[in-house]
Amino acid sequence: MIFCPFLIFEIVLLTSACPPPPFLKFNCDKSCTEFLNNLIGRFVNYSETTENLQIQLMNESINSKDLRIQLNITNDELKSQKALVKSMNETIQNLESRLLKETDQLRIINGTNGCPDFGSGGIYKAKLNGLQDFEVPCFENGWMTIQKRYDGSENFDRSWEDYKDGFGKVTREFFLGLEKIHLITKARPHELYIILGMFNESTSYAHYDHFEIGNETESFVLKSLGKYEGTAGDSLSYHLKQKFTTFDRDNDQNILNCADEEFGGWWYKKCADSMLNGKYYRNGIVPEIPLNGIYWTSWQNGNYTISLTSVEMMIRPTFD
Ligand SMILES: [Ca+2]
Repeated sequence: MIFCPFLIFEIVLLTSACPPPPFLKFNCDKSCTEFLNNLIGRFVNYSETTENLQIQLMNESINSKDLRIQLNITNDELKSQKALVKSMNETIQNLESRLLKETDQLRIINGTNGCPDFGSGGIYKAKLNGLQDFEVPCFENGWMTIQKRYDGSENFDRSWEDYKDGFGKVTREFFLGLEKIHLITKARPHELYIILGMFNESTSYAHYDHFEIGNETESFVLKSLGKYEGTAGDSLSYHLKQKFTTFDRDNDQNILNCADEEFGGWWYKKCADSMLNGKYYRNGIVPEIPLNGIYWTSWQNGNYTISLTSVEMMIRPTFD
C-alpha cells in the first residue's frame, strides 16, 4: 500500500514513492527516519485493520441478510404448516361427525337405542335419527322402560301432544312418548314385557314377542303384538289394530271418547280390556264410578274396582 502523509509533521523521505510537498523540506537523521518509518508503519497497520474491519462488517451484513431470508422462509413454512394443521383438523371433525352418524345408525340397526344388552339397569342416553338425544331408564339385559307407575306422583290424564312427546321423570313415573316408541319399534322387531303389581303385593307379567306401533299419521296404531305368554292373561290383544286416543283426540270405536271416561290415553276400542295409564289409587281400590283406575282385566277377573298399584312396560329388540 502507498501512503502519502499530508500532516503537519510531513517530511521528505527518500524511501517514499510520493513527491514531497514543496512547502515542507528539511533533513532528517537516521533516528528521525526510523521514528518516522515506525510511525508510518503504524498508520499502515491501522489502515489495514480498518480495511479488515470493513470487510468483516460487510461479511456480517451479508450473513444478516442471509438470516433474514432464512427467517422469511421459516415464516412461510410455518404458515404453510398452520394451514395444513387447520385442514387436517377440519378433516378430523368431518370424520368424527360421520362416525357419530354411523354410530347412531348402527345403534338403530342394532335396536339397542342406548340400553346395554347385558348387565344392570340405570339411566342411559339414547339416540334416534331425527330426534335429540334423550334419557331412558333401562331395566336389565337390554330392557328399556317405556312406561312406569308406582306412586301416583305423575298425572297420566294428558293431551295428545304429551303422549306423543312423552312426560314425567325418567327416575320416577313417566311415559317415554309414542313418537319414540314408534321409531324404536319400527327400526327393528321388539318384544314387550309388562310387569303388574297389586295392592296386596302380588305380581304378574305379560309378554308379547313382536310389539310395534305406527307413526302419528297412523294415530300411533297398535300394529303388532305377536304371541302372548305370561301369568297375567292376555288383556292387550283386544286392542290390536286400534289407534291411540286421548281426551283431545278421539280415535276409538265408542260413541263417546273413552279417554274422557278413563282419565288417560290408550289404544281404546269400545273402551278397554286393559288400561295402564288410568288414574292412580294408592290403596288399589276405585271407590265409585267412573271406574277409571289402572287395570288388566284378565288378571283381576274383570273386577274394575281394583286398580293396580305398580306397572312397568318395557321393550327390547329381538335377536332372531
Ligand atoms: Ca269415540
